[in-house]
Amino acid sequence: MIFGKLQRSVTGAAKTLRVWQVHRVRNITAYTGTSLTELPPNAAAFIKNSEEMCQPDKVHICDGSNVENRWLTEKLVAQGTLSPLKKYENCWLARTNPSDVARVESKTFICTENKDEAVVGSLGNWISPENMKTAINQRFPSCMKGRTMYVIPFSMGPVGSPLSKVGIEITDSPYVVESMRIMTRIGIDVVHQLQKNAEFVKCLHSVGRPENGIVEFPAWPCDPARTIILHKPDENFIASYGSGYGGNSLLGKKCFALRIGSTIAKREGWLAEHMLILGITNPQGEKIYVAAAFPSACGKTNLAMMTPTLPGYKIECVGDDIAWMRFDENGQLRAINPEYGFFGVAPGTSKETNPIAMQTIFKNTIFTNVASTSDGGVYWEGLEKEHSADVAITDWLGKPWTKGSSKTPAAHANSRFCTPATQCPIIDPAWEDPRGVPISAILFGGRRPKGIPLVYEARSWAHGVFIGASMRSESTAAAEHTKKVIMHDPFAMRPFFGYNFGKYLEHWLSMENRGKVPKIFHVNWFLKNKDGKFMWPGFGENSRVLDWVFRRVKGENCAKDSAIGFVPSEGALRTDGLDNLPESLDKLFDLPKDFWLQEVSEIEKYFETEIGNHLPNAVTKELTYLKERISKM
Ligand code: GTP
Ligand code: SPV
Ligand code: MN
Repeated sequence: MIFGKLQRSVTGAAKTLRVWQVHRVRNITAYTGTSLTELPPNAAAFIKNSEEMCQPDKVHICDGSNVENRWLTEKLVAQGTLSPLKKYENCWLARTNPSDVARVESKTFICTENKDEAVVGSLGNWISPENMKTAINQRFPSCMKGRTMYVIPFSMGPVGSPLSKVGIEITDSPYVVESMRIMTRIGIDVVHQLQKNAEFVKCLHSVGRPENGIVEFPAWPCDPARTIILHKPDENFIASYGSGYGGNSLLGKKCFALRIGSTIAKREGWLAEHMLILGITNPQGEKIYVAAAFPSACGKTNLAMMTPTLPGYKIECVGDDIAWMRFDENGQLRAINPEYGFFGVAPGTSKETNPIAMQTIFKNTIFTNVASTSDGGVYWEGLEKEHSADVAITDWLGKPWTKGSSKTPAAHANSRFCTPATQCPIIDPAWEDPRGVPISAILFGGRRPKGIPLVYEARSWAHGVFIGASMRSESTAAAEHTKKVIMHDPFAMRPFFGYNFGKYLEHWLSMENRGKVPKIFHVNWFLKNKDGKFMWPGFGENSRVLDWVFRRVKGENCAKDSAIGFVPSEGALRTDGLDNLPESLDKLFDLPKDFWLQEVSEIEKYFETEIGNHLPNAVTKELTYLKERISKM
C-alpha cells in the first residue's frame, strides 16, 4: 500500500528538485524521493520484505538530492536530534543517548553454518543461522511503527568502478540517512548502477525500541539493552538493531566494507582492510602511495592528512579508514577508498595536530557528542587555544562545563565529525580513480608505550604477515572497552574480520603469488618515557618515518638488520630540524631483550590459544625465527 504512493519517477523528482530550488521553499513537509519501480526486482523484494516485517508508517526511497537533504535536516532539527552550529556553514550538532556512544564489539556476530568458518578464539562472535533468525524475529517485527523507513541505495567506491560494490541500507533513522549521504555515494547514480548490475549488499538497520516501550531520549531513540549487529556473509546480508551511532548504524563502513567486504574479497581474491591510503611526493617530485593499518583511534586520520615537517615533502589523502586493494593485470596492487567522507575522532584534532582536518570540517559537517560553545561553535579536548575565555561551553551531555573545574571531559572521547572527503584541501587527485592508486608500502602500527621501536621493516612478505598477525595496541574509546590495556589487534581488524582469521592469514600469504607485493613496515608513534610523556612528537614529524619508508621503497641502502627486522642505519632517519625530542633518538629504537622475550611469549600464547591449528605454517615459522633471533640478542 505504501508503494502505491511512491509514484514519482526519477525525472519527476529531478523536476521537483529544480522547482523547489528556484523557490527556496522552507519547511518542506513532504518529499517522496525516488520510486521503487526504478529498482531491480531483488531490491524491490528486499524493501518489501523489510517493510512487511518492520511495519513503518511510510517508506521513503532516497534520491540523494539537496532538497531531500534539507527536508531531512529540518525533520532532525524538529525532533531535537540536530541543532545548528551557527558559527559555521551548514554544520550540525547531534547528541546521542549517553548509552549509545561507540561500537559494541560484544554484540556483533558473524553468522555461518559452522562456527569455524566465521571465527577463531575471541576474534569475533559466531551465531548460527537459526539463532540469527530468532534474534531478528525478537527485535525487528513492528520496530518501525510510527516511523518512516528510509531506503538508501549507496555505492562503496566510485559509482561504476570495477573495484566498487553497491549496498542498500534500510533504516528508520534520518540521522543515519544524513550521515550515509556524507560517508558514501548515495542516490540516483547508484539506482542507475543497480539497473546495470542488480548485485547489492542488503543492510537492514533499526534504532529499535526498548521492550518497555519507553524511549528515554526521544531525540535519540535506541535500544542499548537489546542491541545486536548481525552479518550473514553467504547472503551478503547485515541486520543491525538498537544503536544509531557510528559503525553500528552506518552500515557501509565496518559491517559492509570490512566484515562482509573481507568475505567477498576472500572469494574474489582481493583485500578489504582497516587502512588509510595516502600519496607522498618527495622533494625530487617522485610519488608513491602507502596504506596503513592502525587500530581504531590510533592515528589513521592524522597520518592520512598529515602536514609534513620535512621540507619539500607533500602528503595527499586518498582515504582515512578503509582500503579495498587488488592486483591489476600487471601485478600491481591498487587500492580504492570505498568511502566518500571522514568519520573522524574529534578530541585531539587541532591546528597543531591536524590543520588539514581543521580546514575540512567546518562546513557541511555533522558533529556528534562534541561540546558546544555559546557562540554556536564546537569544542573538544585539544581546542583550548581556539576559543576565547568568555565563551560558555556546554558539554556533550548538554551540561554547563568549565575548563579547569569540571571533572569530566567536555566532549566524549569517541565524539566524531562526519564530513565530506571532497572538502579535504589535500584530497589526492586520483582519489576517485576507478582503477585505484598503486600501493608501494603497507604500514602496521598501534599504541605501544614500551618496547616497540619507532619503525622497523619486515624481512619478507611472510614476515610482514606475521607482524600484522602479532599486532597489539592499547584499547581506545572507539569500542566499549573501558580499561587501558594492551590488546591483541591483528591487522587492526580484531573487531572487523568477516571470516576465520587463520584463513585470512592464508589469504594474505597467497598475495605473494598474485602479484608484486609491497614492502611492509611497523610503526609506533606512542612510546612513552618514565614520566608518561610521549617520546616522539608524532603528527607532522611522522614525515621523517615516511621519508625513510619512501627511500626503502626506492631501494636505498639505509637500513640495518636487527632481531625484529630492518631498522634505520646510523644517521638514516632524518633528524635535521628536529629539536623537540624529550629523549635521545636511540631510545626510540631500544630493543630491550626482556621485553621482547615477554612479547614473543605473549604472541605465542595468543596464537596457540586463539588460533590453534588454524595458524598457517608460514606464520608459525616466522614466530620461531623471531624467537631464535631474540634469544641471541
Ligand atoms: P578510527 O577512525 O577510530 O579508525 O581511528 P583513527 O586511526 O583514524 O584515529 P585518529 O587519526 O583519529 O587518531 C585518534 C587519536 O590519536 C587522536 O586523539 C590523535 O590526537 C591521536 N594521534 C594521532 N596521531 C598521533 C601521533 O602521531 N602522536 C600522538 N601522540 N597521538 C596521535
Ligand atoms: C573505528 O572504530 O575504527 C571507527 C569508528 O572508524 S566506527 O565507524 O564507529 O567504527
Ligand atoms: Mn576505523
